[in-house]
Amino acid sequence: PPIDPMSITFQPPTGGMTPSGPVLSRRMSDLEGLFADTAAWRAARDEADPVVYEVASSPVPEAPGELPQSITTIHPGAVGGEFHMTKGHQHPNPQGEIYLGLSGTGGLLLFDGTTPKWIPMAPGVIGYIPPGWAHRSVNTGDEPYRFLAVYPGDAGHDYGWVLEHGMGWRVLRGAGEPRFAPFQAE
Ligand code: PAN
Ligand code: ZN
Repeated sequence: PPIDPMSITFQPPTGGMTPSGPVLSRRMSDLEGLFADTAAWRAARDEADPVVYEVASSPVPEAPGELPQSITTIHPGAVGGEFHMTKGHQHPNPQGEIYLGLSGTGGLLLFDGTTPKWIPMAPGVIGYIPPGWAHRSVNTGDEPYRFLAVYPGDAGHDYGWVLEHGMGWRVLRGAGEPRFAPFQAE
């Protein structure tokens, strides 16, 4: 059933939404197979299993024609020098998506299966993801990186594609600027 017009209030201290839909927590243990340094990932998982990122979803349903939103907060850190990041996914029903940087610094890594692209993200930056581009977010700073996402309700989320193809690059801690290394299947 269609839902009524509504306003949603962003909660800057927590990255939450009021009213809210589901809130997801991704811990280190949920991110198996993502980081190149498997030993460093296992050590982080076994030691404290920290929350790497959280996703608060709006109450707007994932249904055709709707535009659900989410706010993602990626906590700062790295695993074997590789910055904290989201799993990354493709939209199986290819459609565009809009990101807006809210706080902290990071980037949007995009991959169409051939060419990786990097969009630096900061508060006020709108990142556009065209249809057909897999996307992953990376925190390249030392404070939480937070952004709003708006996506078509029937886009779907395919996580297997990224596990199979990678994202073209790995984003590593460099001297000041992030460093990009070609993705190699482990
Ligand atoms: C975002 C992402 C969110 C978490 O809302 O879903 O940042 O990343 P993963 O879904 O890759 O774990 C989005 O792109 N939605 O389509
Ligand atoms: Zn998406």
